[in-house]
Amino acid sequence: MNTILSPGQIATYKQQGYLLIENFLNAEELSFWREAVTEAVEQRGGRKLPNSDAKTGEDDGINKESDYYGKVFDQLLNLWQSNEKVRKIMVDEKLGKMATELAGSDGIRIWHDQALIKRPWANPTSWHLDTPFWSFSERNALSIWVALDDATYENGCLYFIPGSCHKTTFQNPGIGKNMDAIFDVYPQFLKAKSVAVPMKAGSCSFHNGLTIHGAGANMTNGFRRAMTCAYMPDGATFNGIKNILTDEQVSKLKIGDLLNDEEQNPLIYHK
Ligand SMILES: O=C(O)CCC(=O)C(=O)O
Repeated sequence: MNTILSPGQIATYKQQGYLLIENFLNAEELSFWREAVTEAVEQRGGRKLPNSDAKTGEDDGINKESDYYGKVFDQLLNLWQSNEKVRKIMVDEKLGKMATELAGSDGIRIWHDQALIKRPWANPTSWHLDTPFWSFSERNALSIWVALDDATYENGCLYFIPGSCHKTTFQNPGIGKNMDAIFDVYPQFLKAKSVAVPMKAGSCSFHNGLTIHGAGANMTNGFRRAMTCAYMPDGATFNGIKNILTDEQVSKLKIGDLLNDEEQNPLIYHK
């Protein structure tokens, strides 16, 4: 893995709120990631999470409009908890070091991983923010998005609004059917220029969870598979949002409690 970040890359990320890293995985690593994710997804039998029966494509109480959202992508979370190969990939401290450096934090925990699989003819991913969905409110939380297939203009590559992370808040317009719903909340970006980030399989991008981003429709008869991981800076505390936590986990948490359960949110790197 091409995991060494230059000061220039870190500076670009901090300014733009996203960073493309080409040729992140070599051919052998890409083949292992694909094998791991394929196996993990098959083992799930359509269940979104290891600890719930909610199926991908069904209403999960987090993303509404399941009729539409179910055809944006198949979304399978926390595969690291149910598959040993994905676990090996996700707990790699080299990934943690990259995320820590980009976040500018002392350490980083996994919030959740997710496979995002756009099937042939899938709907676009509407412009949205990530962090307002999560159970902590940290402006430097971020995600890695690794292309397992070439991500192209035709099959649903990512798009970002550069620098938007400096002005957005934790107000959440969600990810609905309307591509432009985010601009009702953030009208200052209505005229902003977006940037498409097509990438070859094995390349990756990082983005701040408060950077406005989305993805195109899949206008092809092939799959656009991505493996992603959302990272929580070490020291983050519970904000009262359930997100992917179970009812039992939430019942044990008070607002302000440290999110430091190693079983749920392992610390994968600390300075
Ligand atoms: O893969 C997609 O279509 C969207 C990805 C995304 O929004 C994310 O990784 O935060």
